[in-house]
Amino acid sequence: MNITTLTPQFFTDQGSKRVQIAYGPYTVSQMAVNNGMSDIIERTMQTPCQDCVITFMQAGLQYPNGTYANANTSLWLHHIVLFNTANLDTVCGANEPGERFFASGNERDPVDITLNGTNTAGYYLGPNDNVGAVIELMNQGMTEQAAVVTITYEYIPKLPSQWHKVTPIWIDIGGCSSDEPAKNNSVFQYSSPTWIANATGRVTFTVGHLHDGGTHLEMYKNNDSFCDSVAAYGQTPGYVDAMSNMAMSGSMDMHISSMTDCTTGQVNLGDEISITAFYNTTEYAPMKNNDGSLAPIMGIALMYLAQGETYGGGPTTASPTMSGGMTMSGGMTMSSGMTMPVTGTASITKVTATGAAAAVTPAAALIAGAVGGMAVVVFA
Ligand SMILES: [Cu+2]
Repeated sequence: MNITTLTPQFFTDQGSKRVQIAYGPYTVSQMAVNNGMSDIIERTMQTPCQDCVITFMQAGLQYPNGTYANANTSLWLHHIVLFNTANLDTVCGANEPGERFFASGNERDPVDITLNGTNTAGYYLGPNDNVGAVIELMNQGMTEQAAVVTITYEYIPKLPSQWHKVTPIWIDIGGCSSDEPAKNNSVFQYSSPTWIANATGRVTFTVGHLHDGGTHLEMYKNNDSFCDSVAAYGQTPGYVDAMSNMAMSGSMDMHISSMTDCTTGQVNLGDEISITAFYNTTEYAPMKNNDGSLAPIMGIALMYLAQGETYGGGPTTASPTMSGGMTMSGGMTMSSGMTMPVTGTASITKVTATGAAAAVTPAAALIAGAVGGMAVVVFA
């Protein structure tokens, strides 16, 4: 049995449910193999529900017997990303296998879209939507280990009237890839390309992701900071290396154990959204590969926009033409001056003159043709 029933926390009047699904077990090869990294691609993940609204998600890592796995047991949930292949990713379009709607690094921060039950918004999963996953697990031990990835979901088994779907917005210092080179013993920062908003909504929740060495992640709208997600290190024993690892590295290493959330903001059409990831590898040691070289770093903000909650709570004013796109001119890894047309997702609605909402269908073939030749999906 890989589904555990839990007690829902919010919106029980709407019939909410809470479950934990266990995925795997996966075999994670020992540290001498590929720097201990094992990559898994799941084309179809078991979902908690269909035609439903997901209000909360949190990843975890454990051994097949249910015991907790973390850095102190030499096993990392390096990352997991869930994507919905029924929708295009709003920021990166067909460069991604689907709409990226959940991500977690080893810090395993909860994604609480309803913010303790104060937002009537969530991620809508359609009746026939398919969810895939990219998973990377890391083993810093000398022997192979088996691990189970868990995701706790809270959901409402329908789309309640008056509720709003959220559009997930993934902003990345790598543009539409995710890895950047680290630097030793220094203070440095990376900024993302600017995303010209082609989706609108009130920000219900934003979760940040950095690698060890990171101190904070700032988000900017039209050059003004509106969110600062701050990293905390070693808050629980799981995030402090065990004695065996200490002996090897010669120091007491601590790892990122949480990032603060941002729960306010508004994105309107044409807004210029970007992030900057701040690192200080003098203060916090960065991760190293087996040969002593530095592992790549990341800076990501995943923001959830409640559709239809714009301009003081009036009806949605999403683009009738969906003409926005991500300008990659500031990108670290993309060729300069490249513009990626993005035509929005199936879940974005537009409002006609009479105020009735109509679904916009993504023109997947068009987009695939327009952005051919770019990297598909890179997470680490
Ligand atoms: Cu990462």
